[in-house]
Amino acid sequence: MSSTEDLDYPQILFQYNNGFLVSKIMFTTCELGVFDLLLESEGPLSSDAIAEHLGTSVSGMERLLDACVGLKLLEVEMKSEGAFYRNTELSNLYLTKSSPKSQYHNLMYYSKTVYLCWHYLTDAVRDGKNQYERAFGVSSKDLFGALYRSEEEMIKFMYGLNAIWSICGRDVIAAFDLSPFTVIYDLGGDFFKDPIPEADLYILARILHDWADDKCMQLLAKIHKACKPGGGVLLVETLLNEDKTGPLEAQLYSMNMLVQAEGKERTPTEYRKLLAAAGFREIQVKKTGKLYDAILGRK
Ligand code: ASE
Repeated sequence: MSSTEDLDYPQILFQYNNGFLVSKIMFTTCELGVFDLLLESEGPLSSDAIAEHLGTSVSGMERLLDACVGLKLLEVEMKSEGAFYRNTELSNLYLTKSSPKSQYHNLMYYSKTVYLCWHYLTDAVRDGKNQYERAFGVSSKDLFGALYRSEEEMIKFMYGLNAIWSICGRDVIAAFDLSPFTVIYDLGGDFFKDPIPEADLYILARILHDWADDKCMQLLAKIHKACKPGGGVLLVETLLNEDKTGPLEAQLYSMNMLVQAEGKERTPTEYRKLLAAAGFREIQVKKTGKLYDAILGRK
């Protein structure tokens, strides 16, 4: 039997086509503070009340709220006076600024920085490099200079990464028994220039994916030198399948590393090779089944 009868090709096509419209609706609703207002309000609110509180047009807000209902980011209740909106559980948990698991900063980073780089995806594929120059007029010669264009930009990036960490951190840290390691050092900042302190375990979370193989090697060799014998390095990254057929999330992030950084997402074998070349052994790979996976190497 031909598969065309089982698959609704136009539906898949339109869903992919409209993917960024969905992203933008979520970003904008977050940015305007709709979820925060509905969290703090006594009960459901009308579109008029929401527009008034947030200083927006009624015509724009009405449509935004209805689109959020379609996305299950809001729920609507029809009363005789009209439509009244409230947050869904997902929105209360992840899209309000005050929630412990708030993704607000991550969404704003995507909306204000990632989205602008993706505007130049075609150029990124043509050039094979990130698009800071086209998107923001900054030189891409120095990735730190581009990623952290200003103190404000750096802080937004850090808040964004932190938001993801608040959801995903636990799974990664639970992947290995880290109790043998007493002094643990989470690498950040300019680790190419700065000296690396002696420790039992170095955590490189979402670092290597920013860099090309030669830079990764340079960094891992520097860490290996500083590492105590018996110590190790823990990589936290989104792993690609060995044949690179998925997961989709890893493939998307690898495209993001093209437009935004100098690296790529890698397979377990690729990380094993980098670690082994830097002198690490007893390399273990743990797929968590969640967004981030873990790779442990020992000195
Ligand atoms: C990086 C992480 C991110 C570099 C650029 C980035 C994120 C967005 N842009 O190390 C957060 C996580 N998302 C991805 C695509 O990795």
